[in-house]
Amino acid sequence: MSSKNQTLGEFIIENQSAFRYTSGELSRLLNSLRLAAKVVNHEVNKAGLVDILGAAGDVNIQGENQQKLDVYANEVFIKTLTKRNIVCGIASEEEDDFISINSQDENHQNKYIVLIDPLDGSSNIDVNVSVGTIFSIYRRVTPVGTPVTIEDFLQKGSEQVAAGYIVYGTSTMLVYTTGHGVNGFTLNPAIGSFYLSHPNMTFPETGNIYSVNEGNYLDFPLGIKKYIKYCQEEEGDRPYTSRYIGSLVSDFHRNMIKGGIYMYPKGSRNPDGKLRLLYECNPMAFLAEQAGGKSSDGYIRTLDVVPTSLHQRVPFICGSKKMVEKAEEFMREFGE
Ligand code: AHM
Ligand code: MG
Repeated sequence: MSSKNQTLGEFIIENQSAFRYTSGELSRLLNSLRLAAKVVNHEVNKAGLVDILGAAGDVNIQGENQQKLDVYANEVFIKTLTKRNIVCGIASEEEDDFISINSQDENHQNKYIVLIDPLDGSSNIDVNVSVGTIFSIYRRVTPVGTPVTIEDFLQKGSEQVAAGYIVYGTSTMLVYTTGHGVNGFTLNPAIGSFYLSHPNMTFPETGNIYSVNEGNYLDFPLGIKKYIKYCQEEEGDRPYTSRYIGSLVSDFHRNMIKGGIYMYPKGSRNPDGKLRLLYECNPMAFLAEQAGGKSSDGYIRTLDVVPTSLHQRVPFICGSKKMVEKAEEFMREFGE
């Protein structure tokens, strides 16, 4: 029975039997992410003190090197997952290539790989605006006990076993799905535990918020330009209101709670869109669908896109079902 007193750790164990594969391995993996999230949260919350504690590149009072937060977050997540021997491979926005773990060890039986954007929206850190971590989990497709290959990482989003994000906002939340709905947990910083604060999160079927970087308007496909004009028209429940933080996790989180649509279309500056399919769009698309929302590139369901490279970019339209359907209608009618 889920209740608001339930911690994330308890929830993971209690819901273990609902996972597609029930060996406890996924529970351990989720618990490692939970731990790393707390470590990164601690550091993110100190970000404003960087001038006092020492800027990036300096050595702090304990003799430790100060690092940029995105580099730091990358290290924390990778070290946590590697040292606890919990996955067989990791790919990160911060790493050119994937990392194979214990690839020489035949006894290494780990089945899962993780794709991660350790600190998304990092341009917001210096100005005290929310940032996030995004993660995506798959079962490997190559045999257990052998080194992972690129094939393990280039799986369609529909194959995800779990996905989630951590939003370092006014409070810190971890939101995730294992394919049985979406649940959100808020960190109580005094105790250091995440508590179930948002059970069964769902996107309102429609909403009145559109989130897009309108500075790129002239560069957008005609379908998106027309859809933005539709959002601004005075008719029925419109005009909609525009909200754009520039931090995917925060924009998504707000839209899921209030009802809205997030768009990062392609343009001449970003011919394939800006956001990365494997560790930004797919996990968000999985969460969106699990929460009753929708996600596509304007034509194709995000989770059906066949990945061709680790850092591939795709156009991304994601949010309340009816709003995404309307934007797709405009793309079909007016296209590029
Ligand atoms: P990043 O991975 O370099 O942080 O970029 C991803 C971020 C998203 O969080 C955000 O929605 C988008 O980039 C904002 O881009 P822009 O500043 O072009 O609007
Ligand atoms: Mg990113």
